[in-house]
Amino acid sequence: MNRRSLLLLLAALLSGCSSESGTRSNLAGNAGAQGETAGKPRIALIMKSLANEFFSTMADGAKAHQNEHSEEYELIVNGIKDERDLSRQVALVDEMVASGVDAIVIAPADSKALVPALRKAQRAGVTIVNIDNRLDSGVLDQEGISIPFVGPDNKAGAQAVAGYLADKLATGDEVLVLEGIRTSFNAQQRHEGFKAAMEAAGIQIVDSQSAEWEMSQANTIASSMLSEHPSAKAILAANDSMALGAMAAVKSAGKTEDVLVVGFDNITAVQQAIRDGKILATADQHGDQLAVYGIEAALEMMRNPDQEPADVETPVDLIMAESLSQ
Ligand code: ALL
Repeated sequence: MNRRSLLLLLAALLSGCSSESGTRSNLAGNAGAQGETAGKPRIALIMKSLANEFFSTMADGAKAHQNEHSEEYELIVNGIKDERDLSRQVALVDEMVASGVDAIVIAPADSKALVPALRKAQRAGVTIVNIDNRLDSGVLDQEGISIPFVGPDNKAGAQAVAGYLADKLATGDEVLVLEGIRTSFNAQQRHEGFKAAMEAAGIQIVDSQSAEWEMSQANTIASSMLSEHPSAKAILAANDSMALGAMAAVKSAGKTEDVLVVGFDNITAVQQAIRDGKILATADQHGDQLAVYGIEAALEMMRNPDQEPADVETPVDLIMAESLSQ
């Protein structure tokens, strides 16, 4: 047995490794002791719906990063089945804390509801990084905590996509909007971006409803919107799953030539639809790297626990047929 294994064994014996308090004492944020006794930090990635390709891509990117940095940390990957399953995501945070992880990198399914569980985790000594969907700053202040955000400027991304769409439309045209879950900050920001671009171009949003990020809901809602607003010229969807649902609705309404669709995420199914001319544009928020940026931020915070962690703005790019053919 080498010296390191011996130290690990001793540490386990001394801390009574199965008890919760023993686990927690490993989480006390004492980087020196952690390096010496507890081995590599364990980072839990907690995502949203794994049915959405955006998150399976995110998971793959994180796993690839961990493979290349297997000496530096261990990774535990989690997600929920349903976009709206907030209580499951809250339970995942609690489970990860109880299992003794050192850090949680989370894409919260709701900007407010996750904050109390994350506050508890942080108080237990777990390093927390918020990725993808920003937690509500008012609730964070209320709970007296600060958690760094690593993610894109969603308003700017949505504005770029909608601006590109506006160039294909005429002043006075009517369009429809499919929003994400309204209690999510990124859904609100994308909505703001769509509105700003449409307003600037003098285009009217005649209906805007939430399809809760989901393809089938988007399909149903888009179908009824299209029959209620037969002169609508486009559907702006706040993510690609909903853009695919809208695309199918446009097809069944026989309006493929008349109604343009845009999305947000750049998932592979949408890339194909863009190449086929069925979807006009999307935004690439580099889902494969998003968790990686968060993991790197968490590692940095664990290395320098005394330093105030800063937010990190990650890239978001407009994708259309031309960019895909390059
Ligand atoms: C957001 C992501 C994606 C995704 C959506 C669905 O937080 O940024 O756009 O499609 O969640 O959960």
